[in-house]
Amino acid sequence: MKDKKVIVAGAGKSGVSSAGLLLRNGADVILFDQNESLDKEALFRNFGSPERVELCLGSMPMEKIREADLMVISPGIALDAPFVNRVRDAGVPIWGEIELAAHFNKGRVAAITGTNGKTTTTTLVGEIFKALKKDSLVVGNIGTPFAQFADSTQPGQLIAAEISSFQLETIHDFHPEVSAVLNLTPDHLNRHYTFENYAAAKMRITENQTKSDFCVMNYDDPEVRARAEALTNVEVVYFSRLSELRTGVYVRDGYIVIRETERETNVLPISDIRILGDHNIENVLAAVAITYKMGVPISVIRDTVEAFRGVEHRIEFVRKTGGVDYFNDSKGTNPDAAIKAIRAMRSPTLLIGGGYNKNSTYDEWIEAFEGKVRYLVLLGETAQAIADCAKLHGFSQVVFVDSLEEAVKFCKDHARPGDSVLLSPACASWDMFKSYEERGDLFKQYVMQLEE
Ligand code: UMA
Repeated sequence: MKDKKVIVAGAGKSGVSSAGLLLRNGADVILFDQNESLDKEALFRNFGSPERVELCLGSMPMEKIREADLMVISPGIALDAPFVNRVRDAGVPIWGEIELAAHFNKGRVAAITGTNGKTTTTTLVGEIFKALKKDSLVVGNIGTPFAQFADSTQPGQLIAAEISSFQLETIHDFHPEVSAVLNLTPDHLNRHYTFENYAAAKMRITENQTKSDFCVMNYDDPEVRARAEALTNVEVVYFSRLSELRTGVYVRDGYIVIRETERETNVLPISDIRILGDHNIENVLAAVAITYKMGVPISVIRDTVEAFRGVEHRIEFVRKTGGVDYFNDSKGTNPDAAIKAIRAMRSPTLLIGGGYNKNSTYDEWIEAFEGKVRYLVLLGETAQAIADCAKLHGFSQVVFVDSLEEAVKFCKDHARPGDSVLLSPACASWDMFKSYEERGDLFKQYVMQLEE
């Protein structure tokens, strides 16, 4: 990149990290963002050599495009945006941040994509890697740009990368050693227009892999399986929660099993997994397959899976006290997410819900209670609307509280040994809290203060 002139489009996390990497490696950067009101001084403070950065906000003059050797584009920018078309028409190559990072990376990458479960699976893969090698990294769509670290990686360093469809649209040579597609359901159609385009972008994760690489694919997902069957360039490793496989990673008699042509290994019983729900069993199966194929010993995989409590604020196990399990699902900020959480509960549940009003409908959430909810403890702006909806569905065990602390206290006083208490509001937090993180942290604090 020495002495190249590179446009970096988008001055968010991805763009700032890309610009930093380019500067460290001798390029001159034109950092472009369509938002004219960004704070220029704050942006400059990100860079050690600001004299090599030119900030361009609002629109991109044609003479800048003609000067450029390359444009590195942030994932949030659509590839058919008018300025992107002008750059392409001028013959300037366009790379995504992941492609830029891959160009500098020396480590061993396991790259994970899919519609749901990416963050949990990538986090677990990262934990397993870290249990083996402390210098392992977790990067990508999860929130830490790969470009931030790519040029300081070392041969053999293990990297778990969460990769979105947006990021995959702009790869050229990006080549993970192990890739994974967890599932495919329609998402981001405003950007990709059709499911076919979206799925094709996701499948590009395998594009540069070879026969000595692996791609881990969900056998139970018909959209993934159909596309996996068509792959000829790379070795497919299936995982399945529902079927016994000839080879792959699957569940048999309550055990996660790895079966290869010549041998079969029991990894651990499903009952030892502490993250709840069928969707999380699939995430664990994928993580087992990915890390096994990256060469991690089974004992390390087993110990880490057993200890893994999930991603913070997502059906996160907090504590058992008085025979009652407490779970924090503060990230259940919409009914869909909250449905997953209540479905994941294995025992009678005292459910804390309600919050900021996004005009959601709660019918499907209430229907998903399926006789499991003993009390619905409501707080926040939406409490009454949820209670009304519950009544329509014949559910009347509703309690109103004024604070989260009061909700936790009610649950402690009314839960029986063997019950679960779940904070899964089905609403955003902004009526009473700064963020879902603050709400979840407070919940955990109140739960930890409960006396046995
Ligand atoms: N911008 C433009 N023109 C546009 C669109 C955006 O100039 O047409 C500018 C905005 O003014 C803003 C900047 O681009 O200043 C934002 O860039 P960005 O949207 O790419 O966001 P980043 O902050 O760089 O974060 C990106 C990912 N964002 C998206 O893909 C939308 C983050 O994923 C990712 O964590 C981060 O890089 C680090 O890799 C977030 C996300 O929502 C979590 N991802 C989607 C998802 O998970 O569903 C795909």
